[in-house]
Amino acid sequence: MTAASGRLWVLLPAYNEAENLPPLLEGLSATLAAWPDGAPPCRVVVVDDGSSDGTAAAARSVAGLDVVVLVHDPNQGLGAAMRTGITHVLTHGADDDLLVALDADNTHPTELMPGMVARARAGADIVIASRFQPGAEIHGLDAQRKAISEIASWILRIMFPGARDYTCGYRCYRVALLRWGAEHYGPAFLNQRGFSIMVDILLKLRRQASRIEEVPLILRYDRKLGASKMKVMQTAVTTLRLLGRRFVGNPYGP
Ligand SMILES: Nc1nc2c(ncn2[C@@H]2O[C@H](COP(=O)(O)OP(=O)(O)OP(=O)(O)O)[C@@H](O)[C@H]2O)c(=O)[nH]1
Ligand SMILES: [Mg+2]
Repeated sequence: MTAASGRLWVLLPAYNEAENLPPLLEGLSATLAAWPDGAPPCRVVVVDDGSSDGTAAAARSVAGLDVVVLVHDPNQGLGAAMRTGITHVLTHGADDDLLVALDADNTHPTELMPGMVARARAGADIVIASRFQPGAEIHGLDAQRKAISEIASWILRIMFPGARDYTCGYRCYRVALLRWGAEHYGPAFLNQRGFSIMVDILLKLRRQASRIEEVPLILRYDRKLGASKMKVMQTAVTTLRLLGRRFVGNPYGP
């Protein structure tokens, strides 16, 4: 793929992120404007997952960006939002396009995108913004959440070698690889409704992805406005149950 070819799709699953989306989208505009050697054509896909705070309007509030808003009503969970967004990109995108997904709460700096895209263009199938690479920084996350992430990372690394950060949603994927996933697994590809989808996408794609690379994440939790909506215990239990099922070898199961 040459620097000029291929669209960049930016996927933002968003549940009550009206406060966080405008600064994030302004950051994205600035990142595109400063992109080394010129930005690729970029379309932003915001999946408003049944928000009640004006998230959809906030997604359209920043001028100069090509934004599509897809609305779930009612709320269906992060996994369902990712499925809607990825399905949209597979329908409208080309195989040499890239998809960068990130949280819509303005904790994932858009400045990392050019480096992630450059790695994908140099041959990586998936590029993960990782909290567990030298140079990663975590700003503003409490000690308990940090410890849970660290334990999850070690469990996953031991069970499934190949990546260090299986749970961070900030990733760049080749659209061709996502298409392989949709064709190979059928409706089971994106069948996790909640946060466990992040682990599951990697577990399913790593069979086909020969190069999974990681760049150090700068996590700006200090920039997030509003309280955390993630249910830590529920996510941990669902993810552990999923790992058990995947570990005994049923990648197609629910
Ligand atoms: N919590 C939650 N987030 C959702 C849902 N649907 C989509 N999202 C989005 O999924 C992304 C990740 O959710 P976050 O709540 O930031 O999850 P997290 O980063 O693990 O945890 P916190 O930042 O502490 O809340 C965000 O962009 C959310 O807006 C949902 O049903 N619940
Ligand atoms: Mg977050």
